[in-house]
Amino acid sequence: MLHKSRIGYTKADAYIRVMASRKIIHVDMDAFFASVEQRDNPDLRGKPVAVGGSSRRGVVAAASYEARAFGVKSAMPSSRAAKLCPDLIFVKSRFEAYREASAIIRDIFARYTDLVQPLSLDEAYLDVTHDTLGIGSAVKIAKYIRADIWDETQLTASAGVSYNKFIAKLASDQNKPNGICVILPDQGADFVASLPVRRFRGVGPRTAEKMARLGIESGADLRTKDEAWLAAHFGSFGGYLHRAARGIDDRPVNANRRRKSVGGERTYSQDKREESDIRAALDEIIDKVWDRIDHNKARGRTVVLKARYADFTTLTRSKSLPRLVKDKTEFGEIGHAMMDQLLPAPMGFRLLGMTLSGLEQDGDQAGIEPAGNRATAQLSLFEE
Ligand code: DCP
Ligand code: MG
Repeated sequence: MLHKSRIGYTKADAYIRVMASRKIIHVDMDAFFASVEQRDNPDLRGKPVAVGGSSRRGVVAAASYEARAFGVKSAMPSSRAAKLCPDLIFVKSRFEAYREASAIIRDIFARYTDLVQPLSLDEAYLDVTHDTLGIGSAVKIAKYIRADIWDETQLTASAGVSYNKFIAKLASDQNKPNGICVILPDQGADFVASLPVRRFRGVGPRTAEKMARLGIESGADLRTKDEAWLAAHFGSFGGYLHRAARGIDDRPVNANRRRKSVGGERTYSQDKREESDIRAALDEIIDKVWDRIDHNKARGRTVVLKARYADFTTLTRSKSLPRLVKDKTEFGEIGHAMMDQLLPAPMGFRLLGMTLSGLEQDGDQAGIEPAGNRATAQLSLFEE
């Protein structure tokens, strides 16, 4: 146990008294697409399975835990996955089945609270501070939800139970698959201190590298830095890092958010293979989408890159900043950085797209979303 007085956490202490009375659950399905495939085809159970790339030239969208033991993971070229795991079984994705399972888990969440914020097909935050069913504790509610999910979908989910979204999400990952992790208010700061910084939302490989150069590997290292130092090195990201290192996150669970996103995509008559062509194509999309964003006065903190390969395997990459995306330059840089993760591509791209979303992902923070933000449907900017 750390001596708080030595580090001087008066603000954090006050926070624990005032804000830490909330009860937040983060639920995330285990190896979601791959688990649905294993459920629906008993031959796949207990075996290494990759969903997505049906051909040897494809790309992995989701990997079963048996496959992950060999190092197989999302966005990896199927050829590399097959080398890592010679017995890997490739299956095509079936979005209808994933959507159906997703609808069932959302129904289950709604039984326990009205305050549900879905983040994607397979995960959501729930605010169960008000125990409307009189169940007795948030931990019990999380257990019931995991049991309901198993009974009604024959799929497993992991859950994190804590006093804010930041920690609940970290916690749901802690005992995956099929696990639960409870972090109480007085454990939050120590839990965060024990984690590598790359587990923090918004800290991607590049930021993690920069932190490593500055001697920051863990949450504990981060906690030794004051706000001014963090602002000097990480700009406006610094404030978030300062709070995160102390386990502080006041964002509410936003139920019934309208989708607010602006984006565009383009299908190419000839697949884009060369990196220079891919980069130029992405720049064109960035220009057009940003024009649209400007026109709509849209703001957001989540940038999504969509890429469809020649074999129709479609991947999305998304990055959420702890604040709004500033300008086109930043929007473009994030898009290209996400593209870095997909290159070299095992085959050409037939479609590329970019989206800026405001509240759609784990996005909003009270007070920083401009009033003029208008909900806009995903627009197709290009037609061929
Ligand atoms: N997915 C995707 N493209 C990505 C990442 C994920 O299409 N770049 C899909 C496949 C996953 C599903 O979304 O099955 C859920 O994503 P998660 O990140 O929650 O990953 P999993 O559920 O597969 O595994 P985990 O047990 O780590 O949550
Ligand atoms: Mg998942």
